[in-house]
Amino acid sequence: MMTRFTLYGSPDSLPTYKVALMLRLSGEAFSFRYVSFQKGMHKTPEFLANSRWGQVPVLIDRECTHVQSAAIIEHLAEALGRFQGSDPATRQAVREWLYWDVDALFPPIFNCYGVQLGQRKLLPISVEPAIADYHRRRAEAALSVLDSYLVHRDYLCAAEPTIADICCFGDVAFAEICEFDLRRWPNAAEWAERVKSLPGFKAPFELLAMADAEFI
Ligand SMILES: N[C@@H](CCC(=O)N[C@@H](CS)C(=O)NCC(=O)O)C(=O)O
Repeated sequence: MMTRFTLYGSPDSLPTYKVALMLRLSGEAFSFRYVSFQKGMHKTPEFLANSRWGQVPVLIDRECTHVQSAAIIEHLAEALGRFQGSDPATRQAVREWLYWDVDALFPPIFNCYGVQLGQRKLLPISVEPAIADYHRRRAEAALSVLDSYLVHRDYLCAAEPTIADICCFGDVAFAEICEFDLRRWPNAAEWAERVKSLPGFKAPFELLAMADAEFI
């Protein structure tokens, strides 16, 4: 089936999951193309022609190429009219949360997941315990920020979910995979359950199964 959207990425990539979740929650079908880091596919001239920083995710929307998960998701929100926030003040708050996510929540959880992939021998890295511990403490601090903000709030920026929730949730889902027990952050845990109950929701490896991946 021809679809408007083609997503290049990896099931192990947090930002790839965020884009896939946005498409899924918006009810949009998409083709998924697996980019294998182990095979160096992200360094090939063909891939670099679409991805100026050699990173996933990349989204092709008809003829246009988009990179950087937050920018891709903002594009989708506008193009599809979904999860944008209903007024300028909400949209500004959404933008602030997107930058906070990229700045404070994503990096330590991404690093914790890298540590885990190294331990599982899926990445050729071995991280010093003190450094691994540093990433975990930074992730805990960011989860605490999220938790405090969500006291008395159902979603981050409005009464209904926005792309800020989708982006931050994408990282929190991987924090759970890294064995952070969300019960330590009960407001964030309840919020995560709310996101998980949205129509169309799928967890990371249900949404982008390796088995379904096709190569470029
Ligand atoms: N800020 C970027 C981060 C993308 C990113 O870190 N992608 C990783 C995989 S999760 C990647 O492609 N790494 C390969 C590389 O940088 O060489 C986004 O949100 O899209």
